[in-house]
Amino acid sequence: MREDLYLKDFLDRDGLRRAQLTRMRATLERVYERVPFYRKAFDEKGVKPSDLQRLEDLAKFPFTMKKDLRDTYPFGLFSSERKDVVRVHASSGTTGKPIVVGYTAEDIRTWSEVMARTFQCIGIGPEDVVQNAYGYGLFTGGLGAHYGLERVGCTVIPMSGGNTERQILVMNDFGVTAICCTPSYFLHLAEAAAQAGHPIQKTKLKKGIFGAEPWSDEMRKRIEAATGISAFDIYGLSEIIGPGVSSDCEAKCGLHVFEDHFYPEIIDSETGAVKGLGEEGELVFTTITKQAMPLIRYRTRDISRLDYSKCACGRTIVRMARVSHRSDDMMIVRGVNLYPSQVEEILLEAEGTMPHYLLVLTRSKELDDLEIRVEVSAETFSDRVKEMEKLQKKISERMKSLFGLSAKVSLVEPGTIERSVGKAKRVLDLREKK
Ligand code: DLL
Repeated sequence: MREDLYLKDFLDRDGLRRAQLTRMRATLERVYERVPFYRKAFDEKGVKPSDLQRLEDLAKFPFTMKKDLRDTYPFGLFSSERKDVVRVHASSGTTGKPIVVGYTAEDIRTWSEVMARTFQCIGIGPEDVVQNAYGYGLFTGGLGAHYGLERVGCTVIPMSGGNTERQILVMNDFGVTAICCTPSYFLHLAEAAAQAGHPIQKTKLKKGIFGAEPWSDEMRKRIEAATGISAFDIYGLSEIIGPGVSSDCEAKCGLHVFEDHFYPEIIDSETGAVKGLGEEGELVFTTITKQAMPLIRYRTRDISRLDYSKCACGRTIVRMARVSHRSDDMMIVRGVNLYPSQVEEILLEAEGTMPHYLLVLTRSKELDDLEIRVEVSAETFSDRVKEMEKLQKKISERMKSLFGLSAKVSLVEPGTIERSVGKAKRVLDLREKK
């Protein structure tokens, strides 16, 4: 049973671009008329919605930043009357007030559509029993996935996050075939399940639908090898809709962006200029069908690339490279720019390590120190001191040769690094406190 919406991923690109232009123009008009923030921003830049003649003209319009959502907290960017807003979500944010986002009934339909297309990309259907372990509540993950799962007709178990023991029980007893959660939580769950005598391999679980945080290809390989499931990457952000902005398909060669709703651009983070085809840079999205809170050129801080070639699966919609890091996750250690994902790749390439790590930054005598704490398997963490030393040396040599950085590598016992229920915390920066 496939709804017509499935076909939306296979449109001819000329027709798609025409639809994008019409929708984009309507969105620019809508925000210019209804949202004082945008009227002011457009006026200051000297642009009018009618200046959009071609899709490329979008580059003339101003960006929207996370700060703009904070400054207009809570409902200042809404373009629908409050009575038409049927739901709000919020992202917690690390500092200060949350970002609040709103949806009309039509937006909720759009969201369930893009999530249904996500699950179709991954091959989830009525035969599946899906454990949805993304958090339900203000976080967009739980409810976002829930509506899409119902729409593709599978049996959905609305578990929400946490309560690992119960997750394991349900997974076994209900014959779960697919799970939605963060990759880091799945690692925790798999470990706990094995300890409880129910290794994932012995369950019916076939697919993991992972997102909400950066994870590397090495991490995917580790998860698949350790549990026998197929791991898919799904991407999204509250400001744009929640999950449902893009998704891996079964070819796993980039995430399909549902660009009939979200128009992507790649820009240079420093200059704001739009980058050339296929170049890496910051992802920027313009929502072109949202009603309650459309955003124009929203700067995600996520780093990616776009690929407009047709995918092996036949989909014609653009693919984005997996987001392995955010520009604001960048650590500057002794002047060297470094992302947690780059360290993750080095750690997981080495044999004997576990996918649980923490990067600790401190400062002594005006110099930064980086400590890499990584768990090693029980076999490695033995009294075979030589092997431990070899592994330590291998990791620190890779860090030195790739980044010119001397890092302290601490191999720690399995289970000693704090596990996350939602998004993992990979960096502990103790330098700011000085
Ligand atoms: O994390 C929405 C979501 C829920 C996506 C469930 C996928 C699955 P926020 O809490 O607003 O929304 O966080 C958005 O998380 O800008 C990225 O930095 C990061 N992120 C989300 N998905 C991925 C992914 C949800 N697949 C922020 N890979 C985004 C890397 C991701 N980073």
